[in-house]
Amino acid sequence: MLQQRGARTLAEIKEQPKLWQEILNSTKEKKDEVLDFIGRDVRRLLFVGCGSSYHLCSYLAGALNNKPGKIKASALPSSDILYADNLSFDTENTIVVAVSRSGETSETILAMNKLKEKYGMKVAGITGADGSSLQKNAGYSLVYPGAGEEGVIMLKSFTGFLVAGSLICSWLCGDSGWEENLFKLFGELDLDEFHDRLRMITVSRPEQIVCLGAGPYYSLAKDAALKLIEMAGAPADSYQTLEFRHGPISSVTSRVLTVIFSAPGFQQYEEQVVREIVGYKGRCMVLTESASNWYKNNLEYVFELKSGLAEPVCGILIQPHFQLFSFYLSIARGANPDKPRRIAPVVKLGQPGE
Ligand code: F1P
Repeated sequence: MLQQRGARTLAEIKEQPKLWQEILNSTKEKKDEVLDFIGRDVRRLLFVGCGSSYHLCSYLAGALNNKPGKIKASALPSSDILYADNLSFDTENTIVVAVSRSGETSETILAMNKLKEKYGMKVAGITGADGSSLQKNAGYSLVYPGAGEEGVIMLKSFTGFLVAGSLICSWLCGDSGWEENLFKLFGELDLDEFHDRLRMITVSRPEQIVCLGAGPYYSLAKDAALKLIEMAGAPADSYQTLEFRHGPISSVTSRVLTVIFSAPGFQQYEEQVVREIVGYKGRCMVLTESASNWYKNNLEYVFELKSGLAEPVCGILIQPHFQLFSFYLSIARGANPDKPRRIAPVVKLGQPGE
């Protein structure tokens, strides 16, 4: 039964390391053309996309801004470009990176055309679809057909584009350590390691799941909440970790599961939120490269990846484990992750979901 329901989704979760390797190798072959288009001395990047593509854009911008150096980045949902009458940054010296798995999402195509036509900006694209509108409208595109999932939900394409974008960012800020870590990533994912424990947690079917993260990890938390909603139809929300204390913490009960997408360097602050949640009898799950002793001694569900990879690469490894958790929650809730409700593989204005 389980074998059938969600079989495609499960396969796509498991295929990720293979895709990362393919993407890294094929992108590296294009290093010169990528840098020729973006410009080796670029100072500003604007990432745009919708849904999961927007979330991965935010991760990339956050990771890049946290690096020393002169490149600054921002990420906007494509619809915010459509809303804006004026853009508050130097459009002449900013390169746009538009991300879309389908390459057809209407807001993203409209946004990239507006940025080109109204502001004269150069647009690079990242997509899974060869021949797509995104590819046709971008000045230069990286196309990864292997990331074009059969399923509706962005799983391997989410991490695959994160890996591709990260490699480009590492070149732009001249961080060879970042690149080296990326090339070690595919050897570090062991989905069997936490499989049974993650699955077991879903059996208790939490009423509400809150995903928390700081900095770029907030983008992971946002995407995780989206996965829970799409795959499992589960009530889920996301906050920047410490923002949760500013009001939303009042919703914690023993039926609420809080999941922390934890950056080890932030645990000294984050722990305070977690202590409060535990005090309110809330359940907490931590996914992290390396957990503090307090976490290990006090929490029921601690998943330490111990990959040895540095920031911001180790954060990417968290996501497939959480996707697996979302998958099993979907099964536990009687949903079918292969057939999410009301979501079309390509979201277009004027066309309702399925
Ligand atoms: C992204 C997106 C996903 C969503 C669903 C439909 O579109 O909106 O975030 O989960 O899969 O597509 P795209 O522009 O990357 O194709």
